[in-house]
Amino acid sequence: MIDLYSAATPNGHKISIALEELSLSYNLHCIDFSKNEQKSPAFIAINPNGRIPAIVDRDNDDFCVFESGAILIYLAEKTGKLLPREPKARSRTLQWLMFQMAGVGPMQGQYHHFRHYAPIQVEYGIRRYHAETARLYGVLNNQLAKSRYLADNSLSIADIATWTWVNLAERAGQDLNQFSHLQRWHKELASRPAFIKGVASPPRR
Ligand SMILES: N[C@@H](CCC(=O)N[C@@H](CS)C(=O)NCC(=O)O)C(=O)O
Repeated sequence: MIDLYSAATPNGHKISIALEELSLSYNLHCIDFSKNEQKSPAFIAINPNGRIPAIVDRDNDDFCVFESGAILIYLAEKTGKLLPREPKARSRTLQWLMFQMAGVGPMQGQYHHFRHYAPIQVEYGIRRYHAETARLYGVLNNQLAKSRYLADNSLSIADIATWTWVNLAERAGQDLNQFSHLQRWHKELASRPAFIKGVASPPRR
């Protein structure tokens, strides 16, 4: 059994979707940001960075994993699914996973912050992160013009990591009609039972 510490955010939903895709049983512990539970000593013992998501694998000596990309790799390696073994295919999957972790997530996350949460509207920040998110969506779109999924033609942890962010495209001021291949991919994954269940675990308010 896996304990998942999460909230209704794109980084949190990556892990619930992966657990559903992998048919792994898990207990969901919702972390309440309004109570700053992610900074409690009990949670810091699991994730020293004080952020969700994090997991504890009860079937592996209570092993703790933080950082959504590292959790996805851990779960893929635990099950032998969603991350190819063949070195080149594995590298391609990790390249797109890192592209999400270092690019799409942080840039779109900054846009969300400047546009929706900042106490003052800083035009420069809003424009910069909007443009950078659009540029990264263009890179994804070009890749998806060539292959069904991000890394080759089978679903991987790179698709799961990226989908939860693209799923919030509208909130990021992006129009998926401008990115037809990305839109095709987003729609296909949105209809998978594991994505439907995972993105509602916990549900967005
Ligand atoms: N790079 C980290 C980012 C984690 C992250 O930023 N989590 C946010 C929610 S999506 C969070 O816990 N925010 C609460 C806080 O910063 O206190 C990952 O991918 O796991």
